[in-house]
Amino acid sequence: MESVDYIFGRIYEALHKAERVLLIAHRKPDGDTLGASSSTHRWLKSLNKDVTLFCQDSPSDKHIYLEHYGDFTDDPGVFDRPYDVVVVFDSGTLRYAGVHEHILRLPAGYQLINIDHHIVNDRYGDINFVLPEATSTSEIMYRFFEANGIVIDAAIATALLTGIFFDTSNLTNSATTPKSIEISGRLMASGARYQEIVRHTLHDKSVDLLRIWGIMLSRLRYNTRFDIVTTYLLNDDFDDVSTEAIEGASNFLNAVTGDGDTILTLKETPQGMIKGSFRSYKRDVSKIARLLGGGGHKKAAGFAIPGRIQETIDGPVIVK
Ligand SMILES: [Mn+2]
Repeated sequence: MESVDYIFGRIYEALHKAERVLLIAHRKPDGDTLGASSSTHRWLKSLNKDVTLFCQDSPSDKHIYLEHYGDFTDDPGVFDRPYDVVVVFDSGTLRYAGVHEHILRLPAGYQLINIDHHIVNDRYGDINFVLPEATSTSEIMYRFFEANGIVIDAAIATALLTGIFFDTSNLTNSATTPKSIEISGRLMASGARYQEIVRHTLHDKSVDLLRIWGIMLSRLRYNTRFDIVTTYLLNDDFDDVSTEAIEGASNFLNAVTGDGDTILTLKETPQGMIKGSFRSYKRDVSKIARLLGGGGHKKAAGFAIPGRIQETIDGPVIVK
């Protein structure tokens, strides 16, 4: 395999020579794909390149503090224009990025660069830089900027730190490495607006959402036999809460609960389904989720089954 420095050199050369560049963040964008793509956007803009920043879905407004938040476009028409280089960030496949169909329309003659940290990656690029040892694609971009002597200003530092924090759950999850903590420190020293990241991505829960979390907290049960903590939400508990918000509750419970290896959150849907979300420290919950027709990662997985939740004196039970 080619060395990191060699591939970094090839990417640097391709981007430096390019006049028109298309940068792609994956659909349903998270902090990492946004941080990696918007920092690259800022660097290329400083070189007076013609840069387009595309994402199939508009970034959520919690990322409004990112310097280039307003530069993202979801207009598929940008794929009808010619580019010298196209870069896809944080995506194992073009389908995951949400551009597998758009990309077929691109006028020929571009070089496709794939920058990612997921172990499973299709290597769909002309240049592939896949580094699973990195916590995040933003960490890879930090290493890239550093290796090429690119100045990391406060805006770039803020974007990259956003990505590292997102993928490591603020340097707390099991993916966190000494290197990611070291890089985070350097990004703060480069002027990353740490408090703004915390304010917008961590201290950002509305009172309405926290009330729902309150309901979930009041229903927590610890089953010592299976070493699992459970809670649930009924349709009647809320009017309009996004699944994303409930996922956030699972992550929150996982981050603060000291009892139990595994946390299971159940939520009724208006369509008569029950959505389950597992988080664990050690147990491989993807196996359990798969038994229930779902899937996911070892430590974060989910499923959906038909039914509803009935409250009984002995606790909640699932009925058809
Ligand atoms: Mn990532």
